[in-house]
Amino acid sequence: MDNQERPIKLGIVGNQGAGKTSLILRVAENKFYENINCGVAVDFRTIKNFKLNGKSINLNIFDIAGLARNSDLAISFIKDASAIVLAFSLPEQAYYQNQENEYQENLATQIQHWIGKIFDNSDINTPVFIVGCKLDKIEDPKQLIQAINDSLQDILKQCQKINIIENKSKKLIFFPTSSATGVGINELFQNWVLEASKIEKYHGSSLSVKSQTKEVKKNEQCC
Ligand SMILES: Nc1nc2c(ncn2[C@@H]2O[C@H](COP(=O)(O)OP(=O)(O)OP(=O)(O)O)[C@@H](O)[C@H]2O)c(=O)[nH]1
Ligand SMILES: [Mg+2]
Repeated sequence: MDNQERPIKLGIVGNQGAGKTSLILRVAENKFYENINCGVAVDFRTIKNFKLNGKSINLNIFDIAGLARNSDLAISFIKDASAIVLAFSLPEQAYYQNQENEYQENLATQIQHWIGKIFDNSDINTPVFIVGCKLDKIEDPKQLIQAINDSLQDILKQCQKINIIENKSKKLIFFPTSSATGVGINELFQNWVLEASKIEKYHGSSLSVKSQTKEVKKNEQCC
C-alpha cells in the first residue's frame, strides 16, 4: 500500500546562510521566505507524500545549521541519512570568482571541510550531492556553472574516500538551484530521494546500516 514504508532519511549540510532550509521549505510548502531565522543546530524536517516514480514517500531530513559547522554532536546526526546534500551559496562563489585566485580556494576550502565531516560521520557509500543555491541572484549563470563544474572535478579528486553520484560521462553532478524561483529543485529532490531509496532498500534497516558501515570501513582501503 502507498506510503506505508518507513520514511527515507536525508541529510543536508553547508555553511551558514547557504540556503539549506529554503531548499527544504520550497518542497515542503512550495514557498520561499525572504527571511528565515538562523537555524538551530539540527532541525528535523518532515516532508509528507513526496512523489517519486508515482509512489508517495515520507522524508525525514536532518537540516544541520551552518553555525554548527564545528559541532561534532550536531553533525553526527547525518549518520542515519541515506543520501546527503552539501549546499553552498552561488552568489558567494560569484563574488570570490572576481577576486583573482581566491575563487577556487574558497570553494575548495568549503567543500573539503564538509566532505571531511560527512565521511567522518557517515557510511562510506553514502551518496553526496553538491548543490549551489540562489541561482536567481547570478547575472551570468552559464559562466559561473561552467567555472564551478571545472573546478569541482579537481577539488573532488583531492577529497578521498568519496562516493559521488556520477552521470553517464562519469562526472560529478552539480545541481544549481534557486529556492526563490524553484529552478532545479525538483530535479535535485528526485535524484536525492531516488539515490537514498536505493541505499535504504539495500541496507534494509538502520541497524544493518551500522553493521554494514563497520564492514565497509574494515575492508575499504582509505586513500
Ligand atoms: N534570492 C534568493 N535567496 C535565497 C535563496 N535561498 C535562500 N535564500 C535566502 O538566503 C538566506 C539564508 O537562507 P537559509 O535557507 O536560511 O540558509 P541556511 O543554509 O538554512 O542557513 P543556516 O540554517 O543558518 O545554516 C535567507 O534570507 C533566504 O531567504 C534563493 O534561492 N534565492
Ligand atoms: Mg537553516
